[in-house]
Amino acid sequence: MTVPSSIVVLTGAGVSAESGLSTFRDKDGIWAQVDYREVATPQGFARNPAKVHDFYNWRRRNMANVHPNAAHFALARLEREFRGNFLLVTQNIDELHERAGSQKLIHMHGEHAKALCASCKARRPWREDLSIELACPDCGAVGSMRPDVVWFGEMPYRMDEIYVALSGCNLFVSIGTSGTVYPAAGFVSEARATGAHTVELNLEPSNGCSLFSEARHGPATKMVPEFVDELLSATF
Ligand code: BV8
Repeated sequence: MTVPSSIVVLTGAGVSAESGLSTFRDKDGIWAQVDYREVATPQGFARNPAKVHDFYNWRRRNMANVHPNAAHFALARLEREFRGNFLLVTQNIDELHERAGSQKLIHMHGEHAKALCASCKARRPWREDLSIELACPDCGAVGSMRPDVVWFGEMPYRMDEIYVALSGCNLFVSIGTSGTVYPAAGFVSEARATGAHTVELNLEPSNGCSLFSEARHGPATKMVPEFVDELLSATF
């Protein structure tokens, strides 16, 4: 691998698995317990908002019991010590990357720690439960507060910035994602198109594994620190 000058990293639920957060599509994952159409689509929210609030309130409360792991800390170190351009794009709505020290970070699928008013579109930090009884602090509408997350069929956040970063990177690293959900699952192809070296670090081969120049399989808390050590020693 040549010494990179610009790195884009994409993470998914697998990077938080060893912190104790469930992934989505592993055998005991979230989508094995609840139908995504009922809790992760605008139609599901319109049909039964209380069920969606219960789903996200349960996951948000669980954030109090989990902590960043060695993979999160290794990525924050890479951002600090790498002297080129760096961007971390996460599909995760947990805040473990921030708590490990990552700053150049985009939550393309939104965040647990924010709420959005479906009526006036105001968004704000939010750590308590959401409910249909709540009035929007900005416009006063009752029942329009929702988690500030991107559901299926909704446009992920800051896509322009992400595509600009992908078009300029010469190293793309995908960590802990099954490569199932688009447009994130298409980022490797965007990076390849600009000639970037592409690496998958995942517990097992993802759906898009064959698209990567290089794939290393194992737990993120082992693979990511090792990869970051290698990268930083090669770039000095
Ligand atoms: C959109 C909400 C229009 C937040 C989620 C083509 C182009 C564009 C869109 C589509 C397309 N084809 C289909 C679509 C529609 C759809 C889609 O992709 N459907 C799929 C199912 C086919 N996409 C959308 O609707 C998206 N919006 O398209 O807008 C548009 C069009 C073009 C360009 C821009 C916009 C919106 C998608 C967002 C949906 N929101 N959740 C929340 O509740 O958290 S989805 C959910 O999946 C989460 O966000 C999650 O982050 C995401 C991806 O899942 P993963 O993170 O990969 O998790 P998963 O469990 O699948 O895999 C975990 C991996 O980790 C596994 O591989 C496992 O082996 C590994 N692992 C486990 N343990 C470890 C580990 N690895 C390392 N170490 C370990 N210890």
